[in-house]
Amino acid sequence: MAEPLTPDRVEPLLRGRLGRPYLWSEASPSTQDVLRDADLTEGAVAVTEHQTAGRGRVGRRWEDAPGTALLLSLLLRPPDTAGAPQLSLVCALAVAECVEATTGLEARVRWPNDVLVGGRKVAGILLEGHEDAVVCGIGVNVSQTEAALPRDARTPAASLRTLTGREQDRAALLVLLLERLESRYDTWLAGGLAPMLPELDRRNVLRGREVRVGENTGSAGAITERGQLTLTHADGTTTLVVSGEVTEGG
Ligand code: BT5
Repeated sequence: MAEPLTPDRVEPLLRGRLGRPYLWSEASPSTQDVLRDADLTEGAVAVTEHQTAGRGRVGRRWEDAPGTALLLSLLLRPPDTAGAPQLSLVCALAVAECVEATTGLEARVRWPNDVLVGGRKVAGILLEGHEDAVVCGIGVNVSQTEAALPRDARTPAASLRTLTGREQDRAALLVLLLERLESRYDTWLAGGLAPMLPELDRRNVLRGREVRVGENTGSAGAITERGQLTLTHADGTTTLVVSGEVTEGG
């Protein structure tokens, strides 16, 4: 197993306000549940080496092999939780930026919560709300070998190691991710998604593809400043989709 992300390794590297307090465990059912304590302040981060009940959206599972992934949850307390679902895209951009900086490979975002490289899913994001808090769960596949990745995933999975053939330093990646998350969260607090739309557009893997989201089918277009996905139907009309499961191929 790679060196664990213990506080003595990670805390000295932290530069910003995210990651304080830093709550690490060797194993946990889900890092999402570590942050339920109402007294925790914004910026609290829970990290574990292994989740025994890691979760994705709508009751799905998030798999890991112990000591090979980044498994973290970040507690945010935005002043207005109405726009909180947009934080999924804010986190996805931060993850994509880190993955790209670390691997040199283009990382793209699949609305609303996946990060893909070459069509393979390297990271997923799960937002959960508790009263005035938003818990942003982020799973990044880092050092898994091909055999350690889930085989039956909805989208083929990859890790930074399977993509590059190199081991990555998880502590450095975690610290970089927290820095990028902080910078983008601050941008979002000041001006919403608008300043990030050009980058979202560039990284939007669905753009131009035929997709189905719930009842709606159409050609996926831009992501709006409210975080919606634009769908253009066969008759030329458009729908702005707020949330939902995307199936490609219509
Ligand atoms: C997600 O859900 O992609 C959100 C994943 C969030 C995980 C983090 S880890 C830290 C925090 N604590 C938690 O308990 N969760 C968060 P969704 O879009 O529903 O994708 C789930 C689907 O991705 C599964 O049904 C599988 O098909 C696939 N999958 C599972 N594990 C995977 C992995 N390690 N890599 C790629 N795909 C995976």
